[in-house]
Amino acid sequence: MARCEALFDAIVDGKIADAQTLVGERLAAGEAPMDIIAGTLIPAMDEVGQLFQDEEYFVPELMMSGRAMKAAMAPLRPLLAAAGAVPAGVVVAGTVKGDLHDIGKNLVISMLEGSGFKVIDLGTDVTPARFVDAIRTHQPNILCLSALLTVTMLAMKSTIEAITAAGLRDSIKIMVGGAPVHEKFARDIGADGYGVTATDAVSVARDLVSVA
Ligand code: B12
Repeated sequence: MARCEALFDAIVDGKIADAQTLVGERLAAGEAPMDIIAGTLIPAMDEVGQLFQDEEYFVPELMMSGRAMKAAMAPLRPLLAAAGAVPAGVVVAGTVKGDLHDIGKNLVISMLEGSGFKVIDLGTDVTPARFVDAIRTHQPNILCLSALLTVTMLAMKSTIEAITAAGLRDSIKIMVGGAPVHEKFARDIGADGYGVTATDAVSVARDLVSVA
């Protein structure tokens, strides 16, 4: 699983068109979608995260890299779905009500998809009622809630309450995450799983559906 340097750089530099073209070239050269994701795309986003942490990158760079990652994932998604005849599990994901941050959620989704989960992305500012509707419609194994604001963390609690009130709580596992979320909070609101990073999201999701 060799890293494609040009694709790596396209993601890190936020070059959307290049990212999509280079993914097409890797596919045409016979590279497996999962190898492209694990070998190049995820390491590139790790690098972006590091640059951000080191204050070499700021919000605009972060957003451009996030968009390049999204563009790179677009041709891979249908192939992943077709390759994994039986997905590891179905996940409904969204950023909770009042919160518009989606870079981290999108990374979590890319990682889950790269690991064989089918993910339905409800986007940002998702109300508890929309989560409830999506559970009824898609019957996921896992609900993945993201929040980046201290105030919107509380919407995780009201989302879980709405799911319980709708009689759906026993039918799914719920995992929560995002910068202000911590383990005690996750436990207190009755979530089944919690993770710090997008990589954690995969191991937590696998544990929740008991995939070895
Ligand atoms: C980018 C950004 C924005 C962008 C968002 C763009 C977008 N499309 O997402 C914009 C400019 C729109 C924005 C707006 C605002 N923002 Co803002 N934003 C940020 C910033 C700089 C980076 C967030 C980010 O993308 N990080 C990178 C990603 C990769 O990390 P991440 O999101 O944490 O996700 C990782 C993990 O948390 C985890 N994860 C995430 N979700 C989940 C879910 C599960 C289940 C699991 C397991 C893991 C997991 O995995 C990810 C990858 O490892 C942070 C500061 C910071 N240093 O974090 C402030 C920050 C989050 N924002 C903040 C604020 C206050 C705001 C505004 C209110 C500002 C304003 N006054 O208007 C608005 C709110 C808008 C709204 N209603 O949501 C504050 C929040 C303070 C707080 N604790 O409440 C922060 C911390 C800045 C600060 N220091 O004050 N913001």
